[in-house]
Amino acid sequence: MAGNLEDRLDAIYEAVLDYEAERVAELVGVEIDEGTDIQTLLDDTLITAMDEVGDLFGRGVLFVPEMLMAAKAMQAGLDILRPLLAATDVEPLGTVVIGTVHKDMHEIGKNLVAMMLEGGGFEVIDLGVDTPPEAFVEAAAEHNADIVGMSALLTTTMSNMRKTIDALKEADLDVQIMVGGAPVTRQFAREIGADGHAVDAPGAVEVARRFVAEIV
Ligand code: B1M
Repeated sequence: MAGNLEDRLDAIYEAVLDYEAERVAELVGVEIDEGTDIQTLLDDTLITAMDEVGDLFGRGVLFVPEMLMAAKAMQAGLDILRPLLAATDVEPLGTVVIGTVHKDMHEIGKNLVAMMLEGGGFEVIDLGVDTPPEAFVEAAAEHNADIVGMSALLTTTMSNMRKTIDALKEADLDVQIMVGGAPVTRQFAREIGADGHAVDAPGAVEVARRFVAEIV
């Protein structure tokens, strides 16, 4: 085995930042064979790399395509870790049920938010696109979600966020609600009774982390 653990973990971190999905998967696989602690692998490589990506995006150094490539590289590592995580007592920061609202088929931004949340340490239940209010309610109850996240890209489907929030409140579920998507403003989020709003995927991770910090 070449190099000490710190150097090897650095190599995984760098591979995410270089968008090298196959290399991330290969290096994570090697660490699993070596018996490296799963939590260390997650915290010191994939999560920190995605935090760095979020920071670079926020500073205008990276843009959406690069963020997507990094998220895919991170996912390649996470896909290998996920079954092992499930078999250990590593607790996610919280559970997020996420989807694009009813009658809206736009999924790229929602997928990015879902991937960043997963990379940020959350368990993510992705309901896909065109998600009716009752599907959000059912999934939030079934998975005992801490957070429900909704995405909308059309001005015509933003009203379905309000309907979903009404349905979640009607069901009396103890969840924090986050909304986002290009046409969604902070003011609209407030008007419809959402607990939080983010303009981009790194912002969504920040809001989600704030939510769970408040819950604890
Ligand atoms: Co559509 N589309 N589209 N489209 N489309 C837009 C949104 C539009 C602005 C284009 C335009 O006219 N200039 C326009 C909406 C106008 C409006 O309502 N004001 C539009 C329209 C009109 C339509 C159709 C009605 C077109 C038609 O058929 N006549 C139709 C509707 C279909 C439907 O949904 N029912 C339609 C269809 C489609 C495609 C299927 C072809 C395709 C989607 C493919 C797919 O997702 N698989 C598509 C696309 C690709 C776009 C554009 C070009 C790109 C959207 C995108 O993926 N952006 C878009 C124009 C544009 O934005 N330039 C457009 C990249 C993505 C990373 O950004 O989704 O904003 P975004 O996500 C960001 C943030 O918003 C935020 O974080 C993400 C990452 O930083 N965010 C969240 C998103 N969700 C969040 C949730 C959060 C927090 C943050 O918390 C939970």
